[in-house]
Amino acid sequence: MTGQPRYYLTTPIYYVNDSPHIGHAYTTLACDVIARFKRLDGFDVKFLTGTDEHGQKVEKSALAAGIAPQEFTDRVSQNFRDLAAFMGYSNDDFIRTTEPRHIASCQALWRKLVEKGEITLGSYAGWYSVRDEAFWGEDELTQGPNGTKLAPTGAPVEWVEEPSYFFRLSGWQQRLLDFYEQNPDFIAPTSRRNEVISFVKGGLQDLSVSRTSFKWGVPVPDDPAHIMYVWLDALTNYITAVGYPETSGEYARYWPADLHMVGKDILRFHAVYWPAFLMAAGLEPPRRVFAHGWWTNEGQKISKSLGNVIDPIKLVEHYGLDQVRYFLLREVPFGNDGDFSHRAMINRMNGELANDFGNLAQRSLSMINKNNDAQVPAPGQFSAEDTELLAAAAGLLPKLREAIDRQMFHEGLEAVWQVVRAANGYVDRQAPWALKKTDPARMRTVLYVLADTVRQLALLLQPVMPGSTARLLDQLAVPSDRRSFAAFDQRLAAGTPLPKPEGVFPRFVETEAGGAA
Ligand code: ME8
Repeated sequence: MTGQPRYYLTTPIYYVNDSPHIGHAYTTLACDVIARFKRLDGFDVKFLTGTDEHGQKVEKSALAAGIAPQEFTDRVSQNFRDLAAFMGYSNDDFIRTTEPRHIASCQALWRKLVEKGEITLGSYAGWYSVRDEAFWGEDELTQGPNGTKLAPTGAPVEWVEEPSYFFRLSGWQQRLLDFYEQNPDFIAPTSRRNEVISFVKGGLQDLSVSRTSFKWGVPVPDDPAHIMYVWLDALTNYITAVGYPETSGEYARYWPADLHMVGKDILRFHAVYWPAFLMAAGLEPPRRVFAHGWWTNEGQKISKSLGNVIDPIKLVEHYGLDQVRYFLLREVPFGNDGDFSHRAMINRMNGELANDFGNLAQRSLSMINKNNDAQVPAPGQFSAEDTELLAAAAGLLPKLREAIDRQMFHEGLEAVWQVVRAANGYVDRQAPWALKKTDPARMRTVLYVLADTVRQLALLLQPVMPGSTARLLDQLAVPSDRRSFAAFDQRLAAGTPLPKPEGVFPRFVETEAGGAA
């Protein structure tokens, strides 16, 4: 299938110092929806996620847990794999930075950078934050309690003075600016792009890329007293997974990546350091980096110390998987910060899923079941209103393609819901229940239009709500080979027997204790 278009997308690889929470689930969910959409749209997709297992932060957490780093990382990495399975993520690979394939890849990239004269030995004296795994300039720090200093992220910093290899980042300032200018879609959203550009315009200093004060990481080739800076190690995962240092095979097929999805906290690493490393090594930079916003919980920053971390597994057990998937991508314009609240979750679940879409599907299918011998009705001539509704549904596919390519999930879902609402208005106006006696042929046409509209909506919503839409498509007897977007235009065949319909979007009924009934 050489002619098939390809699409390679990645999540950040998550630190294994912590259990997965809603923020991690969110980033991977966004990628999962894109991956599923692209597969349905005929692309050869590679969707990568994984865990970032080296560095001082992970080493410290292992120490605190009283176990060896490798054993600790095995355990916590498994939690991220379990979450991926639980959330129904369709990732094609799960990379761990402690794997031999990755260590080989990091060392090969390092050698390439040395060979090109981009890495040289020096010594570092400056501020480092273990929590951020980042170096900070004196001018970026603020005063903390008891004479301590804090990074702009609020994390404590410590003074570090040690021999270190440096990457010649200062030499890349103009080439990065040129690259951003020539590739206006490289960083999104635009506000973030502007921040990165002004950061780079402010001047770039050479970057310390090795440490000698701890051991948990990838040894620098030919100088094992040095451990590679965890961000150089981590970013390299994106090319390891396509076979680097081998540049034929998967690398040739999938690199450059079409999309690195990240949170806004780690944009600088992906949009400044990473393209500089790659260009310096003579490799192509990725095509796009999207930095999404940050979730808070009922108005508060999510943090372990506040004890308000949202466990995605509990959330799903409470509200349902597809409901949570829908909510996370619908509630907040993608790219903005968002607040999680139970009230908002219930409103979306009951208002848009149960009432709007669930009712539309349920009442259309029940009327067919009752009034048309449980078979897809045979339509007559379409009226202007019929054609208008069917055309509105058909027009969603190009709209969603465009929204997905810009990572504007909320816009795509809003467009779908406009058609859902139009279809509900259509049912009310056409009143097929009243046509049963007066004009049964017209009733059959109306029910057909409704059934085929629901089919189109369900097909398009598969990436966001795979389980519920599969059940809906089963109830419409859409065969599995007609569920890709290539079959989007193939209308339901009149006379097809349909199974008994069952609601797929339950209402959330609150008990007095606040739980689900
Ligand atoms: O930064 N809201 O890993 P990490 C939204 N290992 N997204 C959130 C979030 C929140 N409250 N909290 C976390 C690292 N995230 C590095 C990455 S990549 C080569 C190395 C998500 O475990 C968001 O995607 O700290 C953020 O960028 C990521 O988790 C940080 O995960």
